[in-house]
Formats: sequence, structure tokens, C-alpha cells
Amino acid sequence: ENVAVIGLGYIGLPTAAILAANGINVIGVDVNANTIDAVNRGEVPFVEPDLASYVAGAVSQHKLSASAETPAVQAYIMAVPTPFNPDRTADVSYIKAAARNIAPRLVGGELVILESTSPPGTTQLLGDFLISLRPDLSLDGADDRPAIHVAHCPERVLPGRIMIELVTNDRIVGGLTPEAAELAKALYAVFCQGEILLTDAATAEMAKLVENSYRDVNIAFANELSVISDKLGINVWELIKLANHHPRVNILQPGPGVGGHCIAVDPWFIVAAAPEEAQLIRQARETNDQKPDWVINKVLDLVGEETSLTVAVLGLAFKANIDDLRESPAVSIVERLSRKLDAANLLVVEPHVESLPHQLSELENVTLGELESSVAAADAVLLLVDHDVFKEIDPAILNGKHLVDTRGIWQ
Ligand code: SAJ
Repeated sequence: ENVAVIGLGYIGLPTAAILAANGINVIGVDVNANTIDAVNRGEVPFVEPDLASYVAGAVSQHKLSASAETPAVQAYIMAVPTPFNPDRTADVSYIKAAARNIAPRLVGGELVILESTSPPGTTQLLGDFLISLRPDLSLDGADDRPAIHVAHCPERVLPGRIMIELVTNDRIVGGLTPEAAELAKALYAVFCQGEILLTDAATAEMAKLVENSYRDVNIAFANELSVISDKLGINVWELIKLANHHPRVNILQPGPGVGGHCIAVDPWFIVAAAPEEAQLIRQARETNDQKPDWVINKVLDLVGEETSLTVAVLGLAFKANIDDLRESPAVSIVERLSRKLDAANLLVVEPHVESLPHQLSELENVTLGELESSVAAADAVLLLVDHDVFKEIDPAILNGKHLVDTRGIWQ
């Protein structure tokens, strides 16, 4: 069987590689020439554990190749971005662009799967769009027009554990027709050892958004507790640890805000679909988005008049032990802190990257430093990411320094 995976990013490339490792002939399609060249050399353009060996193996076995052209195949998996617009609605233009390239290749009988996280109704929109381009086809075989089978199968893998979770997680498959759902299930069963649960497309779309909103609401609760506890002089880490001894309580961890391109985005798709009703979901987003301001004010309060000081900032990634800086609250905290404390020297320590991201590289008072020397030189230490390497610091070297620990690793 031949499958095309459209979009070779954090989700598309691992999915292409795991299908290829299970004997499927996969053609990866991308608009980025560097990505295509890297994959065809058997290389991976970003860091994800175990992915590199899967891609190298699949390419050398001639099971995986990459191209700019959309081929004619039996099944298409779309894993293109669905970023959000300034008005917080979803931008589905990448889905439409992929559909425009698929449409001329269709003869009927093909499976088209949307994996991208999408607002409710997008899979139907995709199906209708394909049929508008190809009125000789149908979504259900009506009027003897050959059917193309359209389904939604949202990805739910955790960055850092993608190659494991692709195999072990349960999957939700929502078809525009029951037949489309069954066909998509058969394709995912090639590599997925979890349960594959069938539903309609809109429920599958909503399930993905709900999972990330559930996490966002729970992180907002933890973040609100940290602000309340700080005001009351209570150690929030101890508080949460104690409360979690209750058999039905499981509070998440506060932090400097919520980053990444899923949890901080997906809840807005629900808010856009039901603005009047989605009150708690909206408030949670706002609570988490306000946390970086609170952290900045905390640092400013602590240093007071002492503005020409050296601050060691530990961590830039959006969470522990990864190199991904996209939508990271740490990056925006450093950027804004450098303006507020323009007489200070900010030494940023991020062992997972080799250079500062563009938002920070132009700032005169921000430099990338090495862990031990930066902490030693610092008057204040601001911890933003709970990377394992930071947990190994000898607490003695922190003595006498102002400390803001947003992740509670030194409590
Ligand atoms: N965070 C906290 N406190 C916590 C947990 C997380 O502040 O107790 C912060 C992290 O530091 C980070 C953000 O939340 O900034 C998100 O991190 P995460 O580990 O919760 O999630 P992601 O964005 O890496 O991946 C999520 C996962 N969704 C769920 O766990 C419900 C993943 O399974 C999804 O596939 C992924 O979103 C996605 O692509 O949608």
C-alpha cells in the first residue's frame, strides 16, 4: 500500500516513519526544500528521541522518501499546521492548500485523513472542499459518483515521547461516514497497539480540543493557587503535595505560564465555537497567560532599587528536558525583563540550544551563559524550566542570592 503524509513536521514525520517501519510505502510531502532534502538523506531536521533512527532506517530500506509533489496514492494523511489568527479563530488555509494538491490526484476509493488539530466542523469542510474541486466524486457514493473516504484522526502524542506514544496511545477516529472511519482504523492498526475508537468527525475534533482544555484548566487552577499562596505566605508546592494525598485530588504543578503550540492554542478553538458558553475555558486561558506578568513583577519586587545587577535565568524551553522554544513563556519573560531591567545583565542558561532565539539575540543585555559560571556570577537566579540538569545544582551556590523558583525544584 502507498500512503502520502502531507506535512513533515513534529507529527507528520514521526507518523510517516512509523508507517514505513511497518512495511508501508510512504511518500512524505512538504513545502520546505530543506526538510525534503534532509529526509531524503535519512536525516531529521529537529530533535525527537528515537525518530532519527526510524527515519534513517526507513529511507535506507526505500520505504520512505520525501517530495514537494503530492503523489497519486490510496491514502493521504494531512499533518499540516492549524495556527490561530489574531482574532483567535483557526487558520485552516494549510488544510485547504493540501486539499487543492490532493484533489486532481483522486480517482475515487481513496482515504483522506486529517490529523491536524482542528475546530469542530473542519473535517466536513475539508470533505465539502474536495468535492467542490471534484464534483465527479462524492463523500458517500451518492448518485453513483465514486466515494472518497474522509476521516479525522487527531494526534495526541507528547513531544519527547512521540515514537513510544504513537504505538501505545489509544486513538480516536471520526469518519464523515462509518466506512471512512473503518478504513482509517485499518490504516492506524498497522502501527497502533492501543485501542482505536470510532466516532463521527465532529466528536473526534472536539475530543482532541477537550483533552488539551482539560489540562489547561487544571494548570490554571495550579497557577491560581500559586498566586494565592504567595499572597498568604504559604508554600504552594508543599500545599499541593499535601492536598494530593486525598484519594480524589490530583492537582497539577504551577509554572511560569503555559507554552507549546497545543495547550495554549486549542482551548481558543472551543471558545471561538461557543463564545458565550465557554466561560471557564476562556478564564483558564487568561489565567495561564497572565502568569508570566506575575513572574516578572515578582522579580522586579525582589530586586527593588538594585537594578544594575546580574540575573541568571535558568531555562528557555516551554517545558523540561526538550529543546523546543516555540510559544515558550520563558522566552517572553526574558524578552520583557530585559527591557524592564535595562541596566541589568541577564545570563540565560539553556543547555538544550546552541544560540539564543531571534527575539532575544538582538537584546544587548541578554547573553547565553554556561550553568555554573552564570549562577556563580549572579545576584539573582530566576528558574523558569525544571530541566533535570538544574535539579543537580549544589544548593550551597545559591546562598545569599535572590531566588525566584517558578517550578518549585528548590523547595
Ligand atoms: N505545565 C505546567 N504544569 C503542569 C503541566 C504542564 O505548567 O503540571 C506546562 C508545561 O510547562 C508547558 C505546558 O504546560 O509549558 C504544556 O506542557 P504539557 O506537557 O502539558 O503538554 P504538551 O503541550 O507538550 O503536549 C500536549 C499533550 N496533551 C495532554 O497531555 C492532554 C499531548 O498529549 C498532546 O498530543 C499535545 O499537547 C498536542 O499536540 O496537542
